[in-house]
Amino acid sequence: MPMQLYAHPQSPFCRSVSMTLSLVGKEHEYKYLDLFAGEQNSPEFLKINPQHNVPTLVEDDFVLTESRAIAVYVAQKFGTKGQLFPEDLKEQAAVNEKLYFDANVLWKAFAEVFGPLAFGGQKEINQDKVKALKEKLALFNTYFEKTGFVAGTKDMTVADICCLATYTTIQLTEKAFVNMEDYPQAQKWVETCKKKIPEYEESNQKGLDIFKKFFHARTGL
Ligand SMILES: N[C@@H](CCC(=O)N[C@@H](CS)C(=O)NCC(=O)O)C(=O)O
Repeated sequence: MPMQLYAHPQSPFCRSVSMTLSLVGKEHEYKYLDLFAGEQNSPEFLKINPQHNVPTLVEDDFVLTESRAIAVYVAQKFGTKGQLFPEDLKEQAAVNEKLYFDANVLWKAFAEVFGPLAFGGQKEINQDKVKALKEKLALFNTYFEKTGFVAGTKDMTVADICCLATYTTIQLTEKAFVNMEDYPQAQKWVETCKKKIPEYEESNQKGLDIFKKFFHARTGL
């Protein structure tokens, strides 16, 4: 049976896994879960993932959740030597560092601005949270000084891919909260990564377009 990825394209976490799978060329079955219809809470899916979230990767009897863990697993298992996840221990640590940064700092800062508006009924933009997001983005912008890739590696890694899914999601809210032109190194890095991901349109852009409509519908911004 082919590997299965339970996912929804709007989710940045699913998009990063899709980009990783496409880059290593791993065939898989994309199992679309309509999160807005609550399909993640069906008894069948809860048996697979009681945490009812996506992405969820199923490979025979092995089930893996958490997008960044999935991306690392996919790169290590199916990538060519060192592709997307370096072999050197210190480089691996640097990649892991930026994966944690993506989850715990960058995405978190964005979610604190966007989440209450989209899901919590909040009407006003919280400017303190916007300030915090701008600080994180300014820090992020410095990460490309060494090599042009987020973890200072010679080539693109899963840290770039996961951060790319987050950053391009922030980009689509442009002008509502932040001005992306304030982060020129990051903007340049996005274009570099896009060129390196042959299936970028299908694996990231398509979901971003859905997210954009959702964002406008929910926030009016
Ligand atoms: N930290 C997780 C976050 C996963 C997550 O929050 N997924 C959302 C979609 S963006 C989800 O499945 N929500 C449905 C639910 O929790 O019921 C990851 O990186 O995979």
